[in-house]
Amino acid sequence: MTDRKQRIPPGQRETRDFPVLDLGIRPALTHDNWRLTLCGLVAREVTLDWAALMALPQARIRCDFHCVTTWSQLDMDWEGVRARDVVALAAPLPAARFVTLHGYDDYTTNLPLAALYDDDVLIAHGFDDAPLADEHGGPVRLLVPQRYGWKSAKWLRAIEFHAEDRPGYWEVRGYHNEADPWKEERYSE
Ligand SMILES: Nc1nc2c(c(=O)[nH]1)N[C@H]1C(S)=C(S)[C@@H](COP(=O)(O)O)O[C@H]1N2
Ligand SMILES: [Mo]
Repeated sequence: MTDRKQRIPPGQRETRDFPVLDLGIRPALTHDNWRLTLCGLVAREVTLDWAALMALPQARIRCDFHCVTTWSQLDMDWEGVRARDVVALAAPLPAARFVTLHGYDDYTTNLPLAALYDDDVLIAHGFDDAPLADEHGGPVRLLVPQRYGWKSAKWLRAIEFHAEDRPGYWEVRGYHNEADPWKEERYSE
């Protein structure tokens, strides 16, 4: 799209300074102590460390990021591993249809498992050609550009696979389950 305005979803305004939004708990994580566990309805429970994540194919994406508090930032450059490549390591069982993303700050958010197969969904560890900063969820966060920011769990600790959908931290507090910014899915009815 050439027109910048057409890239700002309804009710959003452009920002350029990448605001920080979270529960205010900063987990003490480093590349050495970070782990990501895939558990629940999987054929193989898997725990990755930093070296295991870096050994997977690396991807770079440029995307826009939309926060429900009305800021949108365009053309953000991220680096990481496609979520689907990480999911494949655990071989989810056929019954697995939803996931809970867990952060080290005990934050949770939920997605359909299918959402993790999108091309632009990353287990992200880099931003703007630098390691992902602590305040933005470093060393490793989820990035789901097609949904409002609260689906992009920072300080990613676990991906848990379930048969049924389990609303996360904001979803149980009235935020929309799907969070599509183009449909303004901010709050549930
Ligand atoms: N672990 C964790 N992830 C989180 C949050 C949080 O509080 N804890 N806040 C969410 C919200 S509401 C938004 S808008 C984005 C903000 O990401 P940023 O701080 O990098 O801008 O992170 C999301 N992921
Ligand atoms: Mo948010």
